[in-house]
Amino acid sequence: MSQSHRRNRKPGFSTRAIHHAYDPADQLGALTPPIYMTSTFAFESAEAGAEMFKGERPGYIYGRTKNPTQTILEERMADLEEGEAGLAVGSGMAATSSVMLTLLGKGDEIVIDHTLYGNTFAYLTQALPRFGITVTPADFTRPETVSAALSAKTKLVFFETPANPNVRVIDIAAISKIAKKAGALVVVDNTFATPALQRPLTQGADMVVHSATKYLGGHGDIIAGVVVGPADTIKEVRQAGLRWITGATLSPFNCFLMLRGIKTLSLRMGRHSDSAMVVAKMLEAHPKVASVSYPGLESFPQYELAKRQMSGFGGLISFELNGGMEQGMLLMNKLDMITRAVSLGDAETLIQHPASMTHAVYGPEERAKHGISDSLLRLSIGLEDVDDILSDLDYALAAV
Ligand code: 4LM
Repeated sequence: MSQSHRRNRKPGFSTRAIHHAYDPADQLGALTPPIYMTSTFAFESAEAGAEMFKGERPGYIYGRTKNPTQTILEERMADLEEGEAGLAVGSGMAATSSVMLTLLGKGDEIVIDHTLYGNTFAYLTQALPRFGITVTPADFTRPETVSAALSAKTKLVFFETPANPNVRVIDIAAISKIAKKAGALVVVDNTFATPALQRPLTQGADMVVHSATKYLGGHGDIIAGVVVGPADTIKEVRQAGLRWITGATLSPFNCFLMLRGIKTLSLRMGRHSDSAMVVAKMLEAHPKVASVSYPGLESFPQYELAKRQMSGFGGLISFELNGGMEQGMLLMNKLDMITRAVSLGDAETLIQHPASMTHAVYGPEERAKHGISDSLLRLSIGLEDVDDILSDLDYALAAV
């Protein structure tokens, strides 16, 4: 769809999520983008192939680095995040690791927030140091601790907001300002908010990574990742990170499923956010609930920041019961429709116990230090009728 569509007005987010970077006229009128299920591409001539390898001629060479279905997805995601270029990869972990292993080397430093998805934390604190990279955790809710952690060798600053699992919110603009002064690039994991609710690149961040397994796919049927950032950096991540470091390509079929998911992203994020607000308020008022964290609650410590930084509060809630972990596990077992599963962002409401599941790779002391209590439960509010979510929780709470 052209940008000049109707009086030069830039189309809105939902319109771009449906149309950007695809014109049916280019594909025999096919309304939805075709799945180019091919691993390699024929060269018009030997010389043409050689020129493509040298980067002197555009075109497709081999599916590990580029495929036409993937290109539509990458251009669409870059547009929605308001970045220059995008890269689709095989998982959220592949997005983070492809970026880090491209941009960091022996002797470099990276400063990370305390609270991250468990395997991201393990990757950063256990894998990167093996390659001579220094990883320094800091409490990003207090930007002055980030300033103190930065050094002349800091190349990257990395955080999630809202963070997994306790939905802490980090001030993207404040951290970006501090990092920029020190010459470090800011990479934000935007999985929980998605570009429908928050666009970190417009607030000073340099790159965004996603587990597209979650809201972007939106239907719990793919494992996928996305990176968005400056065109030259994305080119580097594609040509080194994806091509010969991780090789973590996303299949054309999964690119198609993500394109399908993104068409309804804005609609779904609105519903997830509306329902989560209702559920968070119900939990907050419940006598058996000790604490609730949801960025949309006025009691949330960073409520004002969340309101300023996000256009909606998302579908993730974390909470603790009065009886601690034991009662929390019991509650999980008493639920009927709400499904006991890790992952998030699906149509189904999911519940999990971070200390024994998504964040089990943190040691107990690390969890305590990083604000992930053993009694914390994490709910990913789905798209069911909110009354059914409430009634399932109500029943299970009565039984604990
Ligand atoms: C989960 N999360 O929390 P892949 N970034 C964030 C995440 O939440 C995740 C990843 C990256 C969960 C998975 C089981 C903020 C994952 C990693 O799973 O590699 O697509 O994304 O329940």
